[in-house]
Amino acid sequence: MTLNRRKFIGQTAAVAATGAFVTGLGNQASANRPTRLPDRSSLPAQTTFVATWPFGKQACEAALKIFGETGSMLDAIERGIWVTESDASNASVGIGGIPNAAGAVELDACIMSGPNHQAGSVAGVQNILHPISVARAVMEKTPHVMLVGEGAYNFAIEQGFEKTNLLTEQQRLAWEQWKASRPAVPDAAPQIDPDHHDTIAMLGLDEQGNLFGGCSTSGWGYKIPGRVGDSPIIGGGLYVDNAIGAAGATGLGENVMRHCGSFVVVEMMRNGAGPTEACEMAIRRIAETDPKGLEELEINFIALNKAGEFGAAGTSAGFQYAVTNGQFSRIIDAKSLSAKSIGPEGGNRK
Ligand code: SD4
Repeated sequence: MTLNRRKFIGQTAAVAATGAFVTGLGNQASANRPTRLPDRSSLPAQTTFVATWPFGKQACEAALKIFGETGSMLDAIERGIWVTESDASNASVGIGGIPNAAGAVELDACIMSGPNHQAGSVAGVQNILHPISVARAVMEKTPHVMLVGEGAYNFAIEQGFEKTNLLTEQQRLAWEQWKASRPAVPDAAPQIDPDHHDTIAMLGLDEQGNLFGGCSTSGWGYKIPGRVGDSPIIGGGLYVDNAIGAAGATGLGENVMRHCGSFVVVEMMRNGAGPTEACEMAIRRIAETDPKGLEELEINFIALNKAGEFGAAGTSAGFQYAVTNGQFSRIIDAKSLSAKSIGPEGGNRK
C-alpha cells in the first residue's frame, strides 16, 4: 500500500510538472467510444480541490487549509466557498452580486457529499450571506434536498443565520442605470449582459478517494425575479458520484440545466474518459442537440475523478480554473472548444 501510494504521488508530481496531467487522459472528442474505467480503487489520492475561475484559487487554498485544521471535507468545501461569497468585488457570488430585475440579490447554492450520496440545495434565497451553508443545513438537518425563496430564507433564519443586506451601493447604482436604459416594453424579459456571469463551483477529493462538491452564485445579472439557474440543481451545476468523480459548471445555466450537464460529465468519466475529455464530450453532446450550437452555449465544466486527475473545458476561449493540492496551487487554462473569447472571469470584473 505504501509503495503504491508513493508511486502514485511520484507519478502525479511528474505528470503535473510536465503539464500533461491537466489535459486528462486524452483530448479527442471523436474518441467517443467508451473505454473501461481503469480500476483506480487501490490508488490512494492526495487531497485536491478544483474550482471555477481564477478567483477559485483563493477559495481552494482556504479549503485546503480548513481541511488541514478540521479534517472535514464538507467544512473545507463550505468555508472555501465562503471566501468567494464574502468577496463584495465578485459580481456573481454572494454579497456584491448583481441583483435581479427588481433590484434584489437572489442566490442559488448546493452542496454534495459523495460517501453517503447526500445533497442539499437552496435557490432564490435573499439576504443570507452564505447560501452554501444553508444548503449544507438543508442536507444535514432536514429530510429534503432543496428549499427555495422565502421558505429557504425562513429556514435559514430559524437555523440562526443572520439577515444581511447583499446589495452593495455599487450594484444598486448599476441596477438603477440598467433600469433606466432598459427598453420600455412592459412584458419584455430583462436585457441581460451575458458577460456578467461567474459562479464558484468547487470539487474536492480526500486521500481516501472520497469526493465532495459545492456551488454558489447570484446567477444571471438582472434575471427575472424567481429565475433559478443550473447552480443549485443537482446534476446540473454540480454532481458528485463517489465511485467515479465530480463535475461542476459555470456559464449560462439555462444551457446546462436543460441537459443535466454535470451529470453528463460524470457519466462520461464512468465510461472511461479522463476529466478534460469528459468535459469536452459533454459540451459536444449538448451542442449536438441544442439549437444554439456550440459557440452560443457559453458553458464551461470542471471535473475531478477518484484518482485525483482533473480537467476542464469550455465552449469559448478564456475559461480558467484553479487547482490546489499539497504540491501546488495554480490557475490553469481550460480546453476551449471554439475561438470565441469570453475573457478572463467571463467579464465579471470589467
Ligand atoms: C447561472 N450558471 O445562474 C450560473 C451563472 C454562472 O458564471 O455560472 N456564472 O446560470
